[in-house]
Amino acid sequence: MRTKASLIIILFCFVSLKAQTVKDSSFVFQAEQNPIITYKYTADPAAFVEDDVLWLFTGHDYEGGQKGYKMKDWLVFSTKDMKTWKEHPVPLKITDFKWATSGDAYAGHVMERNGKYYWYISTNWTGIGVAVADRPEGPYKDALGKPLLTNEDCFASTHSWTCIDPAIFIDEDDQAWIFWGNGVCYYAKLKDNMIEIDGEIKKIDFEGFEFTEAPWVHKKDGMYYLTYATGFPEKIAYAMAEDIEGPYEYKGILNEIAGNSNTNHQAIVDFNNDWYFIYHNGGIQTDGSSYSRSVCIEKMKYNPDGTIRPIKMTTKGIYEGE
Ligand code: FUB
Repeated sequence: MRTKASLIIILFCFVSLKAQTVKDSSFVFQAEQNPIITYKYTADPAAFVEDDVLWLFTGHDYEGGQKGYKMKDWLVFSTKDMKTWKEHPVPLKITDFKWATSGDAYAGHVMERNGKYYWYISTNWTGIGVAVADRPEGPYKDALGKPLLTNEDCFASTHSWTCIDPAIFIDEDDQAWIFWGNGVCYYAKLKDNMIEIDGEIKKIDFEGFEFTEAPWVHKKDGMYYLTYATGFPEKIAYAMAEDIEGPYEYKGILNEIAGNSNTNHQAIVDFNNDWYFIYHNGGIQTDGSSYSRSVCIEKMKYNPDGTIRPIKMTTKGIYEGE
């Protein structure tokens, strides 16, 4: 009897210690200006809102002074007011995808469906994978043990880094779509299970479409918006359509070249009745660069006709007036 009681006490201590460790490895900070995170380098933002929480998922650049992308894991942050942020323990690493021999943790996108969270990631030249978790903060596990998409699916491309930058959109009819690509913007339907492509892979094309990478699809008042990186160094452009498959109409540049960074990679999200444009620049002084990037946030406003007003990148960002 005494042995059983001691065992229960030991077990209880072990569980509390574990909970404490998990709790302690979260980190709470206040954002006051752009970049919003200054204690590490963050890139390629993706975000969604669940209940009253905005979840921000990012890539993770190595420290300043790099000569190329060095990214080995992905990060997750949450906030209820855009001021106090919590960084959760590292939820996903490139080594969690055994098949990803490139070792590169490129841009990703997380989407909730039926109480599960799916993290679509790119790996530079070894394809796009998908990991699944029971909570937005993870931990995430490779859902397939192989890529969801590879260069072979990118039928109109020949370069090795074409199969990157997945972006997911679930429409009002519950159909999930995946957009991705570098140089060519591909798209396909996802099956309900979110881990299989459903049907044909197609590509987007329209007049004035110069697509570099980083597609992002959102919908407002019945219109589909496709934002994407154009040129190099990149600006973010956008196009609008009445149907998710187009035809899309080019609407112009939304964000100019982001300070000190060749890439700009946007996420767009509606939170507490405000639209936010989340992107990265190389703005951390003095070591920020194209390879040591930092996430920034600005408000995004629409014109009465549904077009979007160009983003103004500022140091104070959404913290103007505080
Ligand atoms: O972070 C690596 C790559 O740079 C991403 O996949 C692109 O979108 C660009 O931001």
